[in-house]
Amino acid sequence: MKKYREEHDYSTLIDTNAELEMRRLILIGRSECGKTTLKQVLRGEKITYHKTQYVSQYDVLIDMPGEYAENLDLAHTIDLYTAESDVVGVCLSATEPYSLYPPAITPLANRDVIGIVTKIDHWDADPDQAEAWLRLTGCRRIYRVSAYTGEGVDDIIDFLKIKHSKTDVESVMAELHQEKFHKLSQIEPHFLQ
Ligand SMILES: Nc1nc2c(ncn2[C@@H]2O[C@H](COP(=O)(O)OP(=O)(O)O)[C@@H](O)[C@H]2O)c(=O)[nH]1
Ligand SMILES: [Mg+2]
Repeated sequence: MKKYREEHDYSTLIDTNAELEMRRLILIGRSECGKTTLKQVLRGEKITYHKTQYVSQYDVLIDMPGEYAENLDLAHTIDLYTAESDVVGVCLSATEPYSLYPPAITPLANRDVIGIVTKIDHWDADPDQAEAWLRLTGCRRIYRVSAYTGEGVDDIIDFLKIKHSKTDVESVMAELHQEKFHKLSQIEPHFLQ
């Protein structure tokens, strides 16, 4: 499996142009489940241990400290950050003896939700169990990954590259204006100066 990693140069997978087209992934999951390490691999960074102290926003990724998924008073903030992303990655390590997530919660997110089983290379890994728990949570699309070997990482990148149609803010505002005032919106001339 180590060979797999050596054969793939992840730093070239995310090029600057593709970055603009990629959807933004937010990583949610218990502390130590491997979110930050996966973030480092997805961004082609060197793997070093770093305790995530705060919500860290990057170009195509948002990495949250596990405490946000673990404590109810912080969990309320997750929806704010999912609003800033396009895809919600619900992470669960293949080594977990239990799942933090209640059943059938994914419909609460109005973003694409994917389940990510992490650490599949671990000697104690049970990816089938982790996947079953993620499916119970409501994840229909599951990726099994190892940040150490790189297995499965490019599948996530491919999924993030799938283009989706976005409605631009201006046309939504114009529609709302039309509905409310029965005429096209006009920008006041002094705004254009
Ligand atoms: N075996 C294995 N260990 C991993 C993997 N990803 C992360 N780890 C280890 O798990 C620990 C927690 O990782 P980290 O990314 O900081 O977790 P986070 O708290 O979810 O951000 C670290 O010691 C990592 O080296 C993986 O794919 N395989
Ligand atoms: Mg972290």
